[in-house]
Amino acid sequence: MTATPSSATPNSLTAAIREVDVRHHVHPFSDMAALNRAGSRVVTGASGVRLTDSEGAEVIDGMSGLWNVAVGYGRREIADAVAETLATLSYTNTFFQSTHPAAARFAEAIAALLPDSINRVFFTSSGSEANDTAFRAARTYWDLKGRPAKKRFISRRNGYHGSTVLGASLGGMAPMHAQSGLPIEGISHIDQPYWFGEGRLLGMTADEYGLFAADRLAAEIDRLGADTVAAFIGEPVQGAGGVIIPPATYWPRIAEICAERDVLLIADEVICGFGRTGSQWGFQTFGFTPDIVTMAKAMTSGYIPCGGVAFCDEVADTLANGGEFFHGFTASGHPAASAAGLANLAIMAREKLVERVADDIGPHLQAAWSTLTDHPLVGETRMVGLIGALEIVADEATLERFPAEVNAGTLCRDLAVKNGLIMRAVGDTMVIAPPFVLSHADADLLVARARTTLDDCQAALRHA
Ligand code: PXG
Repeated sequence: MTATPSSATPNSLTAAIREVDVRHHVHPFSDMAALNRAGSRVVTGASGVRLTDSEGAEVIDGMSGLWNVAVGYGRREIADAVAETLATLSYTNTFFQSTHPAAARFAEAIAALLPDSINRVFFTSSGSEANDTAFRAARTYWDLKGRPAKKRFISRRNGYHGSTVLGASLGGMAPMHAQSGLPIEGISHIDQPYWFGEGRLLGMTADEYGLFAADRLAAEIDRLGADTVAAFIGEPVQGAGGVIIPPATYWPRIAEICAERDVLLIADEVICGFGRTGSQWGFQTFGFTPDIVTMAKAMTSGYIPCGGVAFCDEVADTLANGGEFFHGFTASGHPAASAAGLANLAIMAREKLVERVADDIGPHLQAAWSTLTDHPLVGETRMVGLIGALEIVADEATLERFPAEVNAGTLCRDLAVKNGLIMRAVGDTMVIAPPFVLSHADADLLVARARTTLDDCQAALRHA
């Protein structure tokens, strides 16, 4: 973008950037041929909860970037902390008996947010790397405990744990598996606790389905033999899978099953961590304590890439006393990421943003969002903290879906952008996860734009 002359008019900027983008830039999770035909939206600035594009259009970012920009865009305080750190110590590694102030303090700050039993943090640069670290640490833990047969992992269908070979394998996304011969060996997937999409169709109440879905874990561990299972990993709320908020009965039962069978419980807090569900961690909202916690995203609110893994004392002590753990990344504990994270957590604490999600903007948006239930296209709305979804249905009475080829979700997403709102479509589930600094007025505007979008979507579907 910097190569574009500053005198360019918005339209020539758009054209110039699109042209080089098409020629040289391979985008993640994109149908490149379709993207190149349509051309990308060129985002040029962001402030608070809004993004601006090269055409001057302003949209409310209902997705906090990719679920990560918790404190909102354009925080000078974070930019200054990063700049100062880079000027003082642009890089040092945290291998080979060295550390630096920002990484040590950032680990301390994260440990202070975790339960008493979890005190140590390993740094990565992404959620995928965090899950890779957790996987290798869990296997190494069982080796050190003299139980090397405990190698298997269990996760859920439609769970998301990243896009590396391991992340995609742990994840339960069938299209990702199909593309590169995944999952790798030693991973099995159980069904998800998706009441609207699955449990409801079995005629169960949500709470009954929560226990039923959790008991699938017991059955799978018993089928494999607990002596072969290292860990179960799950997102407290599945984000990329469509904001699947589990019934209240689900997680306590999962924790019980893992404890009874000596299986490590890993909470993938990449989306839920740092306040998204109204508690510091998703596991606190859903009533369980994991052995290992993976994190990223809101850890730095996306200002600098960062991820991490926190280990309970039993796992951390075993690893610490087990000789060298042959694992680490060049950027583990990078000074800039640590400085961004510290400044980000300082803002969250000072502005009481997690409390705000729990007691103020969370309940406000939840109430406004739930009013969309009366729209003929909406089969269900749900939200916890500031992470929510609505289900688009063809028939409000029977809750029947549109045929897949209608692509109602994609249509709705594209119309939303025209109406000044970014929402994510996961199939026909529309998802939002706005920044924690969303004002009441902007929450109301977000919901008003969602309603207009649903109206537009309904009109378009009628003419389809
Ligand atoms: N775990 C969870 C729960 C995630 O949501 C990852 C791990 C991987 O993190 P990295 O930093 O390696 O991307 C994620 C990432 C989407 C979307 O469209 C979601 C994610 C990433 C990209 C897109 O919903 N989640």
